[in-house]
Amino acid sequence: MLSTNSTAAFNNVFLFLLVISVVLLVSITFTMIYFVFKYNRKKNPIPVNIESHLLLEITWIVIPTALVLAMFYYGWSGFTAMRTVPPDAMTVKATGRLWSWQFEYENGIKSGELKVPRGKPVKLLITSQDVLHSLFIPAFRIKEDAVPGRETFLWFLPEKEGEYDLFCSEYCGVQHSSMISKVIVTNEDDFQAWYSAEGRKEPGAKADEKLSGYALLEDKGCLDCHSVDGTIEVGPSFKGLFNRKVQVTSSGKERELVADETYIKNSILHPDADVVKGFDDIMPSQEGNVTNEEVDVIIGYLKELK
Ligand SMILES: [Cu+2]
Repeated sequence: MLSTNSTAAFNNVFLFLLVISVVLLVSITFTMIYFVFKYNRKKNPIPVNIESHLLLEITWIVIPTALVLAMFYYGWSGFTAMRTVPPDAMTVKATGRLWSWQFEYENGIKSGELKVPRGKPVKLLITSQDVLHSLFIPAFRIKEDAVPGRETFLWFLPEKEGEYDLFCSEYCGVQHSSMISKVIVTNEDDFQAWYSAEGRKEPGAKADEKLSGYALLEDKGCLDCHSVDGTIEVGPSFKGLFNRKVQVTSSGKERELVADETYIKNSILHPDADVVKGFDDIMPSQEGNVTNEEVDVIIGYLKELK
C-alpha cells in the first residue's frame, strides 16, 4: 500500500506496470511468430481440428485477471495517496495563464517560482485564468489540469533540497513551451527568511494601494508577452507606446489610432477590439484581472516609458 505520496513508491508502480507490459509484449510476439511457422499452410496442407484444452483456458483467464487486479490495486492505492492531503500541508494557490504560472501564498505574497521548505507537504490549489493548462512536476511524479472557473488540487512532499522543473503540459498556444517555472526546495530557515521578508513587503504595498506600474505588469502576467525595452515578443513592446500612432484592425477594417489612455485601457479590457497590425488576436481580456485603479497606475507607468 502506498501510504505516502513518495516518488519512490510511484517509481515502483511504474516499474511494476513496465515489467508486466514488457513480459506480455515479448511473450505474445514470440508466440505469434512461432505459430506463423508451426501452422504454416505448406507444412499443414490438411487442416485439423484442435480440441479445447481446459487447463490452458483456465490459465489464460486466471493469470491475466490476477495481473489486472494487481495493477488496479497499485493504481488505486497510488490515486488514494495522491488525493489524501496531509492536514499539516502548506497551501499555495497556483494559477496558470497565457503564458506563465503564478504562485500565491497564504500571507498574500506572489511568486513566479514555487519556493517550498524541505520536509513539509505542499498542497497546490490549481486554477486557470484563461484557457486549459496543466501543472506538471516530473521530479515529484505529479500532474493536474488547470481549468478556468474551477479549482483542482494536488500535493507533494519535497524530500530533497534542490531545483526542479515545473511545466505546463497542456498545449495552450504559441508560447506554451515557455510556460516553464521551477520548484525551489530549501531548508526551513531559508524558506522562512524569504517568506517573512516578502510577506513584510507585500502588505505594506497593498495598504497604500501602490504597487509600482512595472510590478503590476509583472504581477498580472503582461510581461510574459510584452517587453518594456522595445523587444518584439508575442505582443508589441510597451516602450514608447504612449501617444504614438498605431496601425490596428478594428472589426476587420484597418485604421490608425493614437495610443492614448482610452486606447490603452480598451486594449487591456477588450484586446480583440483593436488588434495591432502584425500581431495575432490572441490576448485574453483582462477584465476581472485588473481593477480600474490598477489600469491607471499601469497607464501612468507607460507614459514615462519613452
Ligand atoms: Cu499552458
